Amino acid sequence: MKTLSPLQIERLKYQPKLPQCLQNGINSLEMVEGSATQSVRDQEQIQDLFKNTYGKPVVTFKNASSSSSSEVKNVGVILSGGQAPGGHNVIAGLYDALKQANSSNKLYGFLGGPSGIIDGKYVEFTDEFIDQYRNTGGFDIIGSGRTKLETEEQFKKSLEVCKKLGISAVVIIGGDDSNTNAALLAEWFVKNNTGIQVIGCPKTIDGDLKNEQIEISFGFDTATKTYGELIGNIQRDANSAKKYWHFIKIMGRSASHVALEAALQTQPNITLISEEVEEKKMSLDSIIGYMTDIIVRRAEIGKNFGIAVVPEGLIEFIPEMKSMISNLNDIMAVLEKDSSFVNASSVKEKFSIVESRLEASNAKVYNSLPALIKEQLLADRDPHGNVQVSKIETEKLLIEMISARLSELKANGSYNGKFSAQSHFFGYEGRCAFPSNFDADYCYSLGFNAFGLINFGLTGYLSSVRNLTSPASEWIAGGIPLTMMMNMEKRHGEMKPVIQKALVKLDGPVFKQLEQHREEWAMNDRYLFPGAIQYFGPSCVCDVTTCTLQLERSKELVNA
Ligand code: FBP
Repeated sequence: MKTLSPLQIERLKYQPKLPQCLQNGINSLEMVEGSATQSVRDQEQIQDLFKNTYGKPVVTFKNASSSSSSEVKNVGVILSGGQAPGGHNVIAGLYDALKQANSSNKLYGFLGGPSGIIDGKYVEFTDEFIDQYRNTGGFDIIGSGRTKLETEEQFKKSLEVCKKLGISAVVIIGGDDSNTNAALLAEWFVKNNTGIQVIGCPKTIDGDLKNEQIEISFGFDTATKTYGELIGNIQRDANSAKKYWHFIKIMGRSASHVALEAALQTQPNITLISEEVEEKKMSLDSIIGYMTDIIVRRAEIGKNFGIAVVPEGLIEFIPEMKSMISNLNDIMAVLEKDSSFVNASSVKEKFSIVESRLEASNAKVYNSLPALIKEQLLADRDPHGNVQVSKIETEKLLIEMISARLSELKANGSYNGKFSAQSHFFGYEGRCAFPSNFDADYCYSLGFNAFGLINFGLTGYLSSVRNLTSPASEWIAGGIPLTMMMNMEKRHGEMKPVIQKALVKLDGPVFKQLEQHREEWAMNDRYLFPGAIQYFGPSCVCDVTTCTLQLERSKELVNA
C-alpha cells in the first residue's frame, strides 16, 4: 500500500472542470467545420509530404440536440518528450470520455514514450489504475521518452502492435517535435489504409506550441508558477543578505516564454530574452556589457546584489553562437558516428578535431569559449538533433565573463563594488509539480476533447481548448489540423517537416510589459513574491492563469 501525502490525498478528490459543450456527454456533440487550412510556411513542400492529411478544416464542438451511440473503440496513448504538469489528467480525461462513450472501450498506455508503440510495451488502464494518478504531476503513470517516430520500419511495427491490440486511434501527448511525429504517423496510417487515427495534445512547459487555436500548451501555467515561487524566495534572500548576485537560468529549450513569464511574476533586476538578443543582433560581448552596466550602476548606489534571469536557450540566439552551433550540429551529426572522434584520447583532442572542421569564423567563436562550455556543446544531441541546452551552463559563462569585465573596470578605477555571484538552474523542479487548478482543468478537458475528435473520425488533428481566461464552462473545444502548424527546418543536417515553434513576439503585449518596466526594476527593487501554487482557497489566488495568457488574450479580445 502506497503512503500518500496529505496534499496527494486531497488532490485525488479534485474534480476537474470541463467546457460546457463537453459536460453534456461525449455522445452529445456536434462538430462544426471551418474552412480549409494551409501550413504556416512552405505550403507546397508540406502539402506534398502530407498528401492525405493536409489542408483539413479547423473544427469546433457544440452540443447536439440528441445523443448518439458509439461503436466499441480501443485507443492507445503515448506521453512524449519532457515532462509537463497535467499529463496524467490528459490521460484521465481521455479515459473518462472513452468509457463514457462506451463502457466496453479500452485505453492502452504505451510505456516509455513513442518507443512503447514500436516495441509493443503497454498497459491497459483500469479505474483503479487511473484513479491513483488523477490531478498529480509527472509522467510516471506510463513514462515518457524522446524517440523520433519517422522511419517506415517504426511505422510498420507500430501498425502491427495496434492491430494486435485492436487499436483504432492513437493519442500522442507532446510538444512540437512529438506532434510532428503525430503528423507523420497520421499521414502514414492514412496512406496505408490502416484505418488508424492519430490525435495530438499540446504539451510543453516551454509554452512555444501555440497559435490562435492553441492559446497555451499545458504545463506552462504550473511550471512558471513553480519557478516564480523559487525566484521570489531567492529575491527575498538576496534582499535580506544584500551580498549576492543570483544568476538564474530558467528552462525553455528555445523560446523565452518561461523566463519572460517568470520575470513578470517576480520583477527581477535583469531579464534576458533570447528573441530580443537575436533581433538586436546582440553579441555575447554586448550582452556582457548590458548586464555589467546594471551591476555597476547598482554598485554605485550601494547595491552589490541583484537577480538576473536568463533563458535556457539564450546561447543559440546569440548571432555568432547560432552560426557556430548550426555548423557544429552538422559536424556532430557525422562525428557522433566517427570512432576516431568518439574514442579520442582526451577532450582537448575532441576540441581540436571540431575546430579543424568548423568554418574559420565559427572555429574562432568556439575556441574563445571556456573549456566547460566547449565540452558541454559537444554533448549528445537529442533524438531530434537539438543541442541539449539544459546541459549548457550559460549562467556560469555569464558570471565568468562579467567577473572578468568587472576586474578590468576595477583596474581602471570605474568600478568600486563587490561582485559575488551564485548560479542556479530552475528546470526539472517545475516539470512534475502538482498541476495548478488551471492545468488540472485544461489537461482533463484536452484529453476528454481528444476522444471527441476520435469519435468524429478525425486524424492528424491537435486537441484544442480555447477561450482560456474565461471560466472553464465557457471554454471552446475542438481541433486543428497538425499540418497547419508545420514548416521545413534543418534537422541533423537535412531539411525536415516540423511544427514551427512559437517564439516570443517582441511587438506583443507580454514582452512590451517587460520592456516598459525593466529599467525601473533594474535599479529600484520592485520584487514580487508569488509564493507557492495554491490549490484550495480564494479563486483570486487559486484560479488565476499566467500573465502571458492574460496579456495575450486581452490583446486578442481588443482586436476581435
Ligand atoms: P518538450 O519540448 O519535450 O516539452 O521538453 C521541453 C524541455 O523541458 C525543455 O524545457 C528542456 O530544455 C528539455 O525539455 C530538457 O530535456 P530532457 O528532459 O531530455 O533533459
